[in-house]
Amino acid sequence: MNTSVTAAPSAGKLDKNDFKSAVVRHLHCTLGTDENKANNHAWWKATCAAIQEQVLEGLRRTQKAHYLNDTRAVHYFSAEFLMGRLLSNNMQNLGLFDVASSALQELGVELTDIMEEEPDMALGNGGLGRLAACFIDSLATMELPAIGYGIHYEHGLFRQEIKSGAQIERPDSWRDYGNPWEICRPESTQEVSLFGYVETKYGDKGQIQKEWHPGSIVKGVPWDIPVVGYEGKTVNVLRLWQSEASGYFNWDVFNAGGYVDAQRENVQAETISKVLYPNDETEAGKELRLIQQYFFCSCSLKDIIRRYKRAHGDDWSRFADQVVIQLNDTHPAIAIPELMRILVDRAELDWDTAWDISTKVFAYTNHTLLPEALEKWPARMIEKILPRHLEIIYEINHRFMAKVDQKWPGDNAIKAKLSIIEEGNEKMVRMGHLSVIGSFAVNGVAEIHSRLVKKNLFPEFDQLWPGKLTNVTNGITPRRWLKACNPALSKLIDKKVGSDWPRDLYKLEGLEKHADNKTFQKQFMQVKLENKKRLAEEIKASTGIDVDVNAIFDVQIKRLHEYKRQHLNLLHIMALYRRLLENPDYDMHPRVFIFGAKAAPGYKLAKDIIYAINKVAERINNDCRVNKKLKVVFLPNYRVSMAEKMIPASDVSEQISTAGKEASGTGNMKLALNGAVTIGTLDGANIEIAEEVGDDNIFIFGMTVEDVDALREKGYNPQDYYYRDPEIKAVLDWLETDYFTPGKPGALVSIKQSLLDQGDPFLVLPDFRAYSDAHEKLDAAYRGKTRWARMAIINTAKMGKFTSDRSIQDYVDRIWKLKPCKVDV
Ligand code: BZD
Repeated sequence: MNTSVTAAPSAGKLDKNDFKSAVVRHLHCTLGTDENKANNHAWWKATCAAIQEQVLEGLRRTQKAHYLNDTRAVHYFSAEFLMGRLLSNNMQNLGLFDVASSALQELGVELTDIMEEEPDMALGNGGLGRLAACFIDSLATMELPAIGYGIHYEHGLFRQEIKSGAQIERPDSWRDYGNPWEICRPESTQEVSLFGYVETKYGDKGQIQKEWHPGSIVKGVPWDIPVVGYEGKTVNVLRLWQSEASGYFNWDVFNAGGYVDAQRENVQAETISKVLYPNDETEAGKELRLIQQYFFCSCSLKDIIRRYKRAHGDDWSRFADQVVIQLNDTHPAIAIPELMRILVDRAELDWDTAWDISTKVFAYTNHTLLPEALEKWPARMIEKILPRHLEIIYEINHRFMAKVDQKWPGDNAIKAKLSIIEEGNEKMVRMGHLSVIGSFAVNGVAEIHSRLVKKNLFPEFDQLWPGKLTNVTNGITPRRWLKACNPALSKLIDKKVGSDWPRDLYKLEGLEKHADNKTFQKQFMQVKLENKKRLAEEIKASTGIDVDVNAIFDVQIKRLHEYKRQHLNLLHIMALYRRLLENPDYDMHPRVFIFGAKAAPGYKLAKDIIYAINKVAERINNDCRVNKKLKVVFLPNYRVSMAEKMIPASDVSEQISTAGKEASGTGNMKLALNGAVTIGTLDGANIEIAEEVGDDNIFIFGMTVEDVDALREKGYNPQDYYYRDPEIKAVLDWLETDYFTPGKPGALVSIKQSLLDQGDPFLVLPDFRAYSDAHEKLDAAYRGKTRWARMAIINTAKMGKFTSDRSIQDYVDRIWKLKPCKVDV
């Protein structure tokens, strides 16, 4: 049969008129409206549909090329993908932004307006989820065969409203009006078993066989989101699983009583992918979360195996040559016993063969050292939900303990420390241990973090398997985080270093030689000013606050957590306020402190800090004695699309975590790339940023990891700092009054209490003075206009290392061993 029908014109060849007709055709034929009736939402949808035609053509070509070449691929397992908006990104990557913009203009529509119609895909909490999104962008750009696997949450991270200063959580409904990018693939539905019991049987050779009789089965329906590489050649897929009731319910197991109960089970099946857990850096410990994790891992593994079998049948010997699975933290660690179950119980491989395959497939990325974030599941809970998996975990552990005994004969303390099972009142399964034992590579996300993973978190594992624990420093995609979000700066950069930099970010080094050029400095700072004007309008529109665009825009944007120390920033703002009240001539350049942060709904102190920021802001912004020099803004509902507006407009990047606590940070990279100067501690990737930009172009302050250890060793008493530093005392005492909360004295006292009575766990007070001094230096530097312009330019120029393409190349060379696959266009 001749199937050579004409496909859609390829993106590069599409001109303005083609694009205009595509958009109008979709208005008419997809949306059932026309040019006169269409509102911005309809224009947005029609534009997405026109772009999606190009995307799907690339997807088809890519899938064909990968199939024909039988490529080895990486499978990025992540409970979170924080994708943000896709229209602008897809247009940029297809090289269609300018075509689309002028086409729409001729249709009387402003592209930037309709882009605002797109809801963010906020299927993640913060850095970990956004990292996954940057990585799949780089994988497609670098023409690497890759699939992202995750959960198709009905509700992503909550929408934050601020009412009388306090955070209120509202449901995020990103798909209420449909998502133009996703494709449902019901033909690839998988079934996932849960609950039930394990039967022990004996095979014909007398060997023990296990059969899991599940109590219920749910369906996983895949939704594919195409991931367009820069310049549009490779289009990979992000496959997200949605849970549905399967109708299967094992009446014997549950011995339940009829139709109503069965319906209740169906409702439960659908709750699995209902909502993203909004906790970052705390372990949820909830049954539903474990079910979510298992659900998407099981669907994804079955999907991978189905694809493998299509090419290789039942020959498992090449599985590990074709498949590598990267575990984004321990959230997908249950995939390890799941693969073992499939290989041993289903494929009937012997344990050693199965383990050999499995440990060549998995690699694990650690994102945190915080004890409260390390996942542990009660063994009883796993037994109830996944009885066979608990047995397999015990078997993995049993064999591992024998290995430990060989290395440290008779050392029970080491055994207890390394065991996957934590003994105690309640037996717990340590998912970090399982991940290290079940993977061939383990990485931290910045040099210092990886060093601490080896030294403090898993030292014995490092001795057992030298070289297994390693570092891959995080990165960010420059396509979204400079080219798309900061078009004016991008064009200026193009003129100086050519237009290759989005693929080869080291090209930005070419800016260095212009750093002292007065004309270039002026142009660079003019772009910044225009970006600040746009952000000022946004601030006015969403908070009613007027800000001076000539003030320093000092920005702290990240999840709210004590270790990130937004309250250190706040105490410093209060100190500045006091200084201005005491001395109206206090010498400082006008400053606007801008925050964006969501607090986990159950994290009381984090919510108190948001409330305090808003209350202090209200008082300062309305105090005409100081508000020419000092303003404070809390922008509600911080998310990817808001970051894209704030980052290009920032002068100063606040990266002030307690040393040793922030694994890497990636906002630090995005801000520096856009010419913001960092004030930060020697923590996470700040250290590597400082190495790149040099000490003159960053404001480093505060304790190092060694200082922190030494202080704790000596015994830290916050009272010492309180009584020794009158300014610290004054601002902490201020929190107890009703100065910021008229009529409500004590409304902000929990912050003082945590710092003074509860031991200041993240050492805010010991770093306060150094932080304040660093700000004074920063203020002076800003006032030396050419000095600041030079610093800002150098920051952009030196960010080459932090492209996620470099991170991915590191993974490819040292862990995944992947080859690119060319896709013909
Ligand atoms: O991961 C973050 C770290 O805190 C950052 O330092 C690092 O840069 C990024 C990327 O490596 N961790 C998270 O974002 N973690 C979570 O969001 C999370 C989510 C659910 C449960 C636990 C943690």
